[in-house]
Amino acid sequence: MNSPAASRSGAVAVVGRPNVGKSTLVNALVGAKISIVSNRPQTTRHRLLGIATFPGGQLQLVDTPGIHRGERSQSATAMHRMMNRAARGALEGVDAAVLVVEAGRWDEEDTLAYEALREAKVPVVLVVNQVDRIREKANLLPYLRQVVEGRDFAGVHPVSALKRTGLDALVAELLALVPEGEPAYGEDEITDKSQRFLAAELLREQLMRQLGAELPYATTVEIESFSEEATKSGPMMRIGAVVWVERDGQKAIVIGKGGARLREIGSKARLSMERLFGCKVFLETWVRVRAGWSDDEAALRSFGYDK
Ligand SMILES: Nc1nc2c(ncn2[C@@H]2O[C@H](COP(=O)(O)OP(=O)(O)O)[C@@H](O)[C@H]2O)c(=O)[nH]1
Ligand SMILES: [Mg+2]
Repeated sequence: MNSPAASRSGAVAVVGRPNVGKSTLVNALVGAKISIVSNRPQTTRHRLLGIATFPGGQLQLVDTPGIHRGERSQSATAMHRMMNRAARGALEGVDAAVLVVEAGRWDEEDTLAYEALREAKVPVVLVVNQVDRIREKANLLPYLRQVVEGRDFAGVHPVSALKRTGLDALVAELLALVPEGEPAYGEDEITDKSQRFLAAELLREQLMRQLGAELPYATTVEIESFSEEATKSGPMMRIGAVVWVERDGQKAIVIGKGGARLREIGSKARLSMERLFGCKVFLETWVRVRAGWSDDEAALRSFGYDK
C-alpha cells in the first residue's frame, strides 16, 4: 500500500512540438537554467536530464528536442536525424510523459507528438503552457474541453512555465504517477550533463539569441579547454571555446564589426555560466570554419551530438 509519506522517484519525458516551452518548463521545475531557451525553434539539440527534487520525491525530467515533421524528408540533415532520434529515445524507460502544448493552439505537430506518446504506452499529462499570454481567461475553458475530447490524458494542467504558475499541482500529479522509491540522484544534483557540456550550451544559447535568420543553425560550439583554479577571491573557471561555422562569411558575421558581436555573445554567455556554476568564469572564444559540419555525422559526434 502507498503510504503518503513514502518518497517517490521516476523519469518523466517532456515532449511537444518545437518552441512550446519544454526547456523553460524543465528549468522552472529544476529551479536553475540548465536547458537553453530561445524564441527560435530547435534550440534544444540534445537529450538532457533535469533533476528536480521535492519534499515528496524526485523527478528526472527528460528534456528533448521537439519532435518535428521534417524527419522523413530527404533533405533532413544529419543534425535533424540526430535530433529526432534523441526525441524518440527519450521515451524509453520513462514512467510518465508530459505533452507540452501552447495555450489556445493545437495543430498537426501536436497531434504527431500525442500519437508518439500513445505508442510509448506511458501515462500522459497534458501541460497547456503559456497561459500568461491568454488575455481572455474565459477562452481557456472551451479550449481545454476541446483538446481533451477523445484523447486519453492522466491529467491536464494549465501553467505558465515563464511566470511559474500552476507548477505545484503539476509536480504533485507527476509525483503520484512515478513509483515509490529512493531518489536516483543526490538532492543537490540538477542535471546529468557535465559543466563542460553546460558551458558549451550556454554559449550556443547566445548564438541562437543574438544571430539573425538562419545563421544559428550553421553554428555549433566546442569547448577546447576547461579548468578550475583558485584565486584570491575564490574559485574561477577558465574556459576556452570554439564557435564552429560553415563558411568564411558566417565567421565575419559572428565576430561583427571590430569584434563587437562576439564580445557581446561571450559576455552574456559568461554571465549565465557564472550564475549556473556559482563562481567567476574567464571565457575566451574563437570562431573557426569547418565546412558542412551539420551534415557530417562524424563531426557531430566529435561535438557531442550523440549523447
Ligand atoms: N509568455 C510565455 N512564453 C514562454 C513560456 N514558456 C516558454 N516561453 C517562451 O517560448 C520560447 C520557446 O521556449 P523553449 O523553452 O525554448 O521551447 P522548447 O523549444 O519547447 O524547448 C522562448 O522564447 C520562451 O521564453 C510561458 O509560459 N509564457
Ligand atoms: Mg527546448
